[in-house]
Amino acid sequence: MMNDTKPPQFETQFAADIFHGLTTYPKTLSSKYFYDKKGDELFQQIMDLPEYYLTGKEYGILEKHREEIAAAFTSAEGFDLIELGAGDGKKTKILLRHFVENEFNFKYLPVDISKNVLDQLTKSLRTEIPGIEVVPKQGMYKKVLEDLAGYQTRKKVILFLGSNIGNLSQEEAVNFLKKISSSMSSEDLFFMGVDQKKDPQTVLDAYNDSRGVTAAFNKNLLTRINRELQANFDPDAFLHWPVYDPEAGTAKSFLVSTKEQTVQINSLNLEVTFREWESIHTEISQKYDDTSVAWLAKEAGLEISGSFSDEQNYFKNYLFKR
Ligand code: AVJ
Repeated sequence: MMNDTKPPQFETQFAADIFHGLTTYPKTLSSKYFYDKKGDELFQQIMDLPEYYLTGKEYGILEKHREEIAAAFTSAEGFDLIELGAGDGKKTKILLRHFVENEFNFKYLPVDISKNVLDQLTKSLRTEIPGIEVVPKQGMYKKVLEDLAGYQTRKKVILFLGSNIGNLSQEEAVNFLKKISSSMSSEDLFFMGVDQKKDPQTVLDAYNDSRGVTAAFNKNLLTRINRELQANFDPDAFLHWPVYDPEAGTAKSFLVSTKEQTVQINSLNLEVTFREWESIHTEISQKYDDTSVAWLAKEAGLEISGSFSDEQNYFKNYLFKR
């Protein structure tokens, strides 16, 4: 039988996701698409902003507690250190340097979606930390985790830093942690950095910096759609609008249309109309506390076996076992 309501066929997952996000109500786009070349650069700048405390706090925690962390990671037969979303590795290098200096028997397996980022990281490690054994893996976390489930030569330590878990909804976070858990054996560890609930103004400022870098980061998604899907968004016709709900611990970012407007997305054969002040939800950055992290862990079949935080409890790194 012929089907004349056949859904449009999309070239890429990106195209399909953008189509669906802009044809549902309320409109939504996924923050995972922030990270094109320009987005990577803007995120690097965000990490150096005075308002964006997350990176500095986690850096301080790893530096201060590196001995204790190292003691938890190591084992008689050594260990494999797998980092999901390794990025520039600036924070991880604190640990890696410590491991090499103390002649630990370990291998570093950075995983990232970006080949470019991985090449740069591998190159910088070979010069900055000579002697380190690096095995880069390009791909999506999900796929790599599935592959890793079968990869077991000795103790595995999985790193997930930077509060990247915050971009996931509660349900997605549980599913993600379940995946992690099912790729772990009883001697393996999972080490995750999690931004904590705090003064709502401090959280809001982190996503609303005075120099407008975060606004540019959010709006860059529209520029990416313009380039990759032949669209004509005017980024200046949208406001960057972050909010923080202290009850849920959820920072959300929106792009808000400042006027009634129509946008053509040629590659999708789509015309999108915006009412004046209509929003596009682009990101969540969930904040947690010990209770909500314990709940997540329990749902995923993990157990918290330790944690490290800064003096203000702005940020916390948790160690989990199965
Ligand atoms: C990389 C997901 C941890 O949510 O804090 C920074 C991304 N977005 N500023 C975060 C981000 C806006 C960041 N994570």
